Amino acid sequence: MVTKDESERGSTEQLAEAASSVAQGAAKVAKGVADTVRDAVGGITIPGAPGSEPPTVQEPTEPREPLPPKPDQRAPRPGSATGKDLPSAPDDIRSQADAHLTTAQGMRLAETDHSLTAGPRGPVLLQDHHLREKLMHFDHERIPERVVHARGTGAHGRFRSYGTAGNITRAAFLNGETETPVFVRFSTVVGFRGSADTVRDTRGFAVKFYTSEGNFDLVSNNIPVFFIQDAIKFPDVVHAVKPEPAREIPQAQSAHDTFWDFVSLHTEAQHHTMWNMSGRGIPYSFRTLEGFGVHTFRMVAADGSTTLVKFFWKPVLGAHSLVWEEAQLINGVDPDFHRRDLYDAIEAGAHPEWELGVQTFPDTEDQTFEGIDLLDPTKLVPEELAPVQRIGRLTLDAAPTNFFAEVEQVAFHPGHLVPGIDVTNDPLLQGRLFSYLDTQLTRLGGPNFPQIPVNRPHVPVNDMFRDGFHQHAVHTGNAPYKPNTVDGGCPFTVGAGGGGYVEVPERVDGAKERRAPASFADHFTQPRLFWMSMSPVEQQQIVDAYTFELGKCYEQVIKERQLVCLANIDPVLCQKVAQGLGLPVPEPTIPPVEVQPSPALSQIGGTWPVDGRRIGIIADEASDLEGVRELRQAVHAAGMTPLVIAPHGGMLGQESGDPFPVQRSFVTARSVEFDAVLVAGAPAPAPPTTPASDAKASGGDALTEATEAVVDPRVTLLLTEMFRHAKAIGAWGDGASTLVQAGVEGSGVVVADSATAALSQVQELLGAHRVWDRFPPADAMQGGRP
Ligand code: HDE
Repeated sequence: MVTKDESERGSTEQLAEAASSVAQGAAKVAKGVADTVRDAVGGITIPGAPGSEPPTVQEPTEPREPLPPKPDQRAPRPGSATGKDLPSAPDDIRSQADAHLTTAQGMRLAETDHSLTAGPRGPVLLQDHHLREKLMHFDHERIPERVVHARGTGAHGRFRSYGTAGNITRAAFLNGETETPVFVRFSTVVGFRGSADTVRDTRGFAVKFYTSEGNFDLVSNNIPVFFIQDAIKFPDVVHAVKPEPAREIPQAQSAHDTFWDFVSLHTEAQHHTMWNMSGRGIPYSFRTLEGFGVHTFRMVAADGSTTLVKFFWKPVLGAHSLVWEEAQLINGVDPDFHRRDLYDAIEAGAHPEWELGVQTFPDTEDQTFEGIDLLDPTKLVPEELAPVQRIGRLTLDAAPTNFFAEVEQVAFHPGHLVPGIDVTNDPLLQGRLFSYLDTQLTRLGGPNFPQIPVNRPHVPVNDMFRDGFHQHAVHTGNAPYKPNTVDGGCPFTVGAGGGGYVEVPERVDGAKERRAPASFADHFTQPRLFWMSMSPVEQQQIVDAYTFELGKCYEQVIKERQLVCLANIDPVLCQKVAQGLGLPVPEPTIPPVEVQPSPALSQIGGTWPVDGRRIGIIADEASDLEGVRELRQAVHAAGMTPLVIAPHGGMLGQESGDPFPVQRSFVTARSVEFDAVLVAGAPAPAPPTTPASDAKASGGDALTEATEAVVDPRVTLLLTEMFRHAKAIGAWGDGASTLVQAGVEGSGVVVADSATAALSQVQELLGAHRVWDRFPPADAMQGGRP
């Protein structure tokens, strides 16, 4: 008979022994290549390590101080639930950081791998509180995702004011060279929380400023106009674009009948829709996202004077987009592409930056500027008419420490204002002011969500709100009401002179009615303005996007109705899309009007810094490895990330005695990960090259019936894809023959004498974002910018 002691030994010790023998085997393999992934060779750290120290192969057996977070991570300030500072609180005051495992009640545990059973093969006992508590908590780990903007990514940063807005607003954080901590969340709108990053959609760009006067949230998008003019239609537009309810498809896409049904019937959506069809719908990264506050706000200066403003976030790296095939490939290859890009850039020290800007308009009674209604959120004001004035700089310098606690629980609200910033009567903004609290109440499980660490203001909170689910504050006093004498009359209100918020006394007049102003009725002039302001390459992308999206609709009438909208915007646009759909070109119902193009709306034509760009370096053992070593250092020194792509993982250059690590093998690499690629040699086909093992091996042009592949077909595939996506390509030495093999030549393809000479040319090309003239010239687009 097996005794209790023997049976325990049988389970626990056998497991431990088995694990230890696996670890010992792994230790032998790992010996000598410990730095392969965590690339510390040559002082270059490749971002993406999961923890602050490399793990050991053997499972640790002795308790020790838990590892700290990585240096690029930060948690919300350790303030109290009432917003007060906890000056002496250690940074990890809120984290479970202790060497010993406990229950939720703090009791240390001796065992956590086995439930308490009646004998090793018997039933589980009801008294096993540890099991019950562990499963109960796990079963409740999920909270409802946001109804829109569910898929998001957040980071910490700081905002430094230039002091240049001091004449139009009394807001303390915009006066002087004030530095304010911020938390930013980027998002897509349509997809579920686990959906891909690079789908065609609008992006959210929400910033929480923890100012000395309370939290100010600037809850923006990457498109300066919105689908609707009145918040009452928000459920309609969202229902139309979300997956169709019957089959719940498609995920995170606007390319389906219900979306185009809505926007073609509801023509005020046409302007926003055209932005979605442009490169703005598929941004390259969060770092290159331009942000727009959309609505007109009202700023109030210290002397009480008011100015109408629109907010802008201008990315220092320039606004930039993916191309469609690239976006589609990324959705499969790396659905977390934008999230990874942001965190890798921060970890690599390439801290993303934006300038905050404002367009300012006189606060006149009619609230229009140059005939544009400033209360209509489907209209923009061209920058040529009202230049964007820069008032501060945002820098994102830390990833969150815990995604759920920070990114998932952060609660933005356009009504989180500070003295000096007020709202206008834009009906969309008015509805938003009403709406956001509802979603937070449901999502965060009760009214105390402002006490969640990431939401806590960095100033004392004294709201007299009491109790409720998840109340973390322990209030003193006996009179949470006003007026009172029991608590000495506290707390007191204060006027503007003492920092109190005083609404601008705006005259309100009019009959109660459900009706939009007449000025909201023009739905086609501004989409035409956008179309006419695009370069030919961007116009071609817009044509392609409409043709794809409408081509995915099932119902012909919906396509036909949308074509009429396009005819009202521009005859050439309409004709080209109709041609792609195989449908007749309709007559416009409202003839297109003359517009003055706004070159500021185009993303093409400038040059920008290359910080944080990813440079692929293709090499094998026979390549110029000395050149690769130099290149890695030069790429790193230029603020970019070098990623060596080789036939296998591990290290290259072992024989030279100066090995360096490989970040991607031919199996794991795909063109879409790299902004530019440099080829160091002509890597022969390497195992596994057969299409059966790696489908990419069948994609290159090099494998033809007549010729044996000289270069690995996965390399030629990578090069041809990068060429198609107008990315810079360089080579030196034997690398030149690889370009010939891949059939890659022409604009933006450089061959140089040395690795560093190739890099400097490629770097210059990268400054323009892409090699734009590689795209085939679009045949005459009407009116667009040259
Ligand atoms: Fe939002 N929006 N929205 N929105 N919005 C939400 O609030 C809403 C609009 C924007 O990263 C929700 O907490 C209505 C315009 C961003 O957490 C919800 C209307 C703009 C985010 C909501 C609009 C935005 C949201 C869902 C029409 C750009 C993500 C989750 C009147 C200026 C914030 C949440 C984050 C999120 C309502 C239109 C930006 C449901 C009713 C216009 C960036 O409350």
